[in-house]
Amino acid sequence: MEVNHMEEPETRSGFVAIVGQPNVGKSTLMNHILGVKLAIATNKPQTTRNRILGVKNYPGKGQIAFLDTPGIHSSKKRLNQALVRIAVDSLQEVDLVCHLVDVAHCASAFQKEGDALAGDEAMVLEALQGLENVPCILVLNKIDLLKDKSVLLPIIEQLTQKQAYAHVLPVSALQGDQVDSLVDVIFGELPADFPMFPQDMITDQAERFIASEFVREQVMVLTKKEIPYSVAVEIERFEDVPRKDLIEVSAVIHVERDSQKGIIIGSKGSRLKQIGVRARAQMEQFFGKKVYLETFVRVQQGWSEDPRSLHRFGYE
Ligand SMILES: Nc1nc2c(ncn2[C@@H]2O[C@H](COP(=O)(O)OP(=O)(O)O)[C@@H](O)[C@H]2O)c(=O)[nH]1
Ligand SMILES: [Mg+2]
Repeated sequence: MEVNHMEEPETRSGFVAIVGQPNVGKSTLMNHILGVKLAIATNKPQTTRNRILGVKNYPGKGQIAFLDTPGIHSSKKRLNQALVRIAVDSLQEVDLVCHLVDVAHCASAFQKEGDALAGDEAMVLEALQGLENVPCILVLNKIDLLKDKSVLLPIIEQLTQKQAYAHVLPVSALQGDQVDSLVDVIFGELPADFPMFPQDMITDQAERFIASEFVREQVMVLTKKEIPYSVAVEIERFEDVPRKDLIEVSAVIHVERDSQKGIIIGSKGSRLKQIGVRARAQMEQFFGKKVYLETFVRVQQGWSEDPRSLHRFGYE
C-alpha cells in the first residue's frame, strides 16, 4: 500500500505589506528588493494608487510576495480616500507588515516640535493597531539623509511606545543600505511554506496596467501643482506585434479640465512628446522589447470625485 505522506516545506514564503505615509519610500524599497522597476516612484506624494504585488524568489530559501501600497494619509478627496482604503485593506491578507517611516521627516519634526510622529503617522499606527497575530517590522528609511544618527533614538522610542514591533531596522531603500538585512529579518518571520507563485512570475499586474503607470509617472514628474493628481491613464491598445518585433501601445491621459489638457500637451506638443519619449524608454526596459507608443489627452470632467470613473480607472 502506498503511504500518502505530506511533503514538509523546507522553504519559507508569505505576503509582506509595505505600508506608511505617502513618500516614505515604499515603492523604492520594493523595486530595490525586486531588482526591477515594477512600481513607479516619484518625489511627489500619492504616486502609488494601487496595491502592487511584487514577487521575489530566493532559491533554496523561499519566496516573498510584497504588496506595495498607496500612502496612508488624511484627505477629504474621494480619490485619496479610496487610495487609503486600498492600503488599509491590503493589511488583511498578509503574514507580515513593514511599516516604513521617513527618518529625515521625523527628525525635522522632532527638532521643530519635539514630536517625531510627523504628519499622519497616527493614522498609520491606527491601521496597524487593528492587526492581530501579524508581526510588524519598523523600517526607518532614508538614513542616508541623516548626518546625526542619534536622532534615530527619539524616533524609535516614540514609535515603539505606540506599536509592538517584532524588529526595528534603519535602511536606505534608495542606496540599498541594510536592505539585505531587512530581507533576512523578513524571512525569519515568515511561515514554513512552499512558494505561492510560479518562479517566473514577478507580478499579477497586467501589462496594460504597467504600461499605463509608466505614462502616469512621467506626467507626475513633468507637471506641477494639482496636475499630477488630476491625471489617470488608460491603455486603449496594447498589442504585441511579432511580425514587427515590437509592442504597439496607445495611451489616453485623462485630465479633469480643459486648461489641464493644454498644460499636458505643452507648447507645440513639447511636453506630451517628452512624456511619450520617457515612458516609452521605461516600457522598453521593462518589457525587453521595442515599443511604439501613441499618446492622447482627453478631458474627463471631475473624474477624481466621481465613483464611476474611480471604478473605471481601478481605484475603487
Ligand atoms: N534619500 C533617500 N530618498 C529616498 C529613499 N527612499 C526613497 N527615496 C525618495 O523618496 C521619494 C518617494 O519615494 P517613493 O518610493 O515614491 O515613496 P512612496 O510614496 O512611499 O512609495 C522618491 O523621490 C525617492 O527617490 C532613501 O532611502 N533615501
Ligand atoms: Mg509608492
